[in-house]
Amino acid sequence: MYEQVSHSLLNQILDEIKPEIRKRNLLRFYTRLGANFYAIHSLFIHLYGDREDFLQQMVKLVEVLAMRYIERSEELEALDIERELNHNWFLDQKWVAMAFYAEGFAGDLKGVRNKCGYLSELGINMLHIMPMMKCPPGASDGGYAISDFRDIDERYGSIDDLHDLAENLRKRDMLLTLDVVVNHTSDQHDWAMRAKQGEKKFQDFYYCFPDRDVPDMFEETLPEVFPETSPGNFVWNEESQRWVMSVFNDYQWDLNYSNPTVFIEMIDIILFWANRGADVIRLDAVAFLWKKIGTTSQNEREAHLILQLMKDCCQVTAPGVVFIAEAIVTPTEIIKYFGEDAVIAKECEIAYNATLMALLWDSVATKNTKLLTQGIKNLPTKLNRATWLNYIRCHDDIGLGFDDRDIVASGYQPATHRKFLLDYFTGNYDNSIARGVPFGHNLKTGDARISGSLASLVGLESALKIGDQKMINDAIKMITLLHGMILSFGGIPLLYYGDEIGTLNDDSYLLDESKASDTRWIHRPRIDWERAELRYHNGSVENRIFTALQKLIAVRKTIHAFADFNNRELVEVDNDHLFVFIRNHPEHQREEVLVVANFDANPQHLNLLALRKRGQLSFMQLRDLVTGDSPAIFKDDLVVPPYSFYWLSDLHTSAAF
Ligand code: OTU
Repeated sequence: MYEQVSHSLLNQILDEIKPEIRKRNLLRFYTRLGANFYAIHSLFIHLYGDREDFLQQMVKLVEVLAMRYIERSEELEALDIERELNHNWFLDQKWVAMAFYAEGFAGDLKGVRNKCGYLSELGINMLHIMPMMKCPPGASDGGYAISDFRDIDERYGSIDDLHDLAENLRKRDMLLTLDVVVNHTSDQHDWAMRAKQGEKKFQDFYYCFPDRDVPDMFEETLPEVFPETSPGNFVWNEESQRWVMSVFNDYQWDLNYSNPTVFIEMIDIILFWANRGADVIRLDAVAFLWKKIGTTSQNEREAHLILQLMKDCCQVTAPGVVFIAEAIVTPTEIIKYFGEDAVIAKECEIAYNATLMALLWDSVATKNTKLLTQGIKNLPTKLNRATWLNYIRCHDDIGLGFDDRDIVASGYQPATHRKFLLDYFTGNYDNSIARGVPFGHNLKTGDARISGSLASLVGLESALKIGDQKMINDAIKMITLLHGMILSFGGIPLLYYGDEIGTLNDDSYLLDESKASDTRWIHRPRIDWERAELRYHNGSVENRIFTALQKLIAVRKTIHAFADFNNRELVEVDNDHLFVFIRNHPEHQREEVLVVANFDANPQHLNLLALRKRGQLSFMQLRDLVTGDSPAIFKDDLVVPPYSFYWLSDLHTSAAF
């Protein structure tokens, strides 16, 4: 948009910009800056317009964008241009992701490079390497307490190792996802150290207060994220005689985004990693970016404006890079991280689908799909150029973040139902086969979340312990079923390392003092590569899970209707154990896919005739795209075996793909 005030400001900035930038030929940079400047200026003025140094800050921001553009390699710029042309590139069904710790998965970054073959074998082509920037020794919240944002921790390797890995991935057409922890730093970060020494400039990077007045006001409405290990949201720093806001662990100090210097530093850091080869950047804990007394300081409007500004800036310098919003909040709030009132994502192109994740776990425990269907029915429609990251497990706990109204509509009472789920997954309910452990138990509110590996949560651990073949089979089926859902739902499926070979809970964290109080470590394994070899042993648990997922991933990649163009239609059926939806093909109706999943221990029936009568199904004879089978029973009355699912398509059309 052309707007005179911002345009004349842009001219003024270009006059004031450092001579070394002015002299360069930055044609592409200037066209993008011109296109985005109105938005950048409006957002920047909204957030920081009342400051006397507004103009200097604006110049500084543009300089950072330009410097990082100059630094961007030709190869990455070529990718930018390619992705600008094919701007829906990340919505394709070909992408399948996995998240892992460099250390737990492969020792270090060199190790990760050596394991690319393993990932390709499974079909993974998008890697999310958990944070590996410099952290203090001891507790660092699994890498989320960073002491130097521009360096790799020597435990995992070096910037050169990352460079080699990124180059290797590009050759393999694999994507690299890196974390940028935007909300906080370690209390050992240089900024924090200088704040401790009393430097005002750096105290302004955080929320520092000489007494309890303001902290107490905040505490009235701030919830606690880690109530057991880090109660309260402020920590006393003896050296500077200040209370410092630390919403997460005591050693994670919240950055103050009402200070434009913090914003400019952080966009510089984001672009730094973009230039080191990140295709996707995961922005951690984005819901927390703006703090306001009298609120929970989550999902504030300004947090969204900051993300929009980050996106607009990134588009100027590195338009090929997409963002993932990590906002594990209620369904109606999550959707806003794509950016509101637009067609294309204005904030983050990708967001964690915590809603689907929690709903799937509900179906595992209840063996019915009442809440799952209800929750998905109310999942708000997202923008067109935006997609979900669909996952079953990740490195964090499972929060039961359902909408209470959906719980009620499914016939349960919210508090009792949540208590049931917690008891079920922690093995405290009747003869529950799940082997999870509680996380974040809050004695004041009674809330708790769940830790545990996928395999242990679905009963594989207890089944193996007693050597019960039927239970083992059921657990494997459940693991496959859950993956079948995230691979077909619409969005990028995100697998979690170790799940592909049925990795069980790992108690060894209890021996490490810096981890023992955080149960999430029970599901952050070190891969046993000898066990992983068992994937080649026919009939082993590892083999059965690995080959099943390998097959599903390969099939997903061939199904055009699985690309994400908001082309999912939920089908409500009169069987409470089935979860049914249709994935439409944007152009060819005959290539649509009917997904039917049975979460129950008994076979379940689906009346296809009724679907046809209601006009929800157009084909007569179906074929399962995974097995290729098309038995006679696929005609009118579909029988779905226990813990199983089908990806069904028209028999005649599907023969071609
Ligand atoms: C994120 O987590 C990370 O994924 C966690 O591993 C970190 O501990 C945390 O940030 C701090 O860096 O902020 O928006 O319930 O789900 O803390 C959600 C725990 C987050 C996590 C929550 C989450």
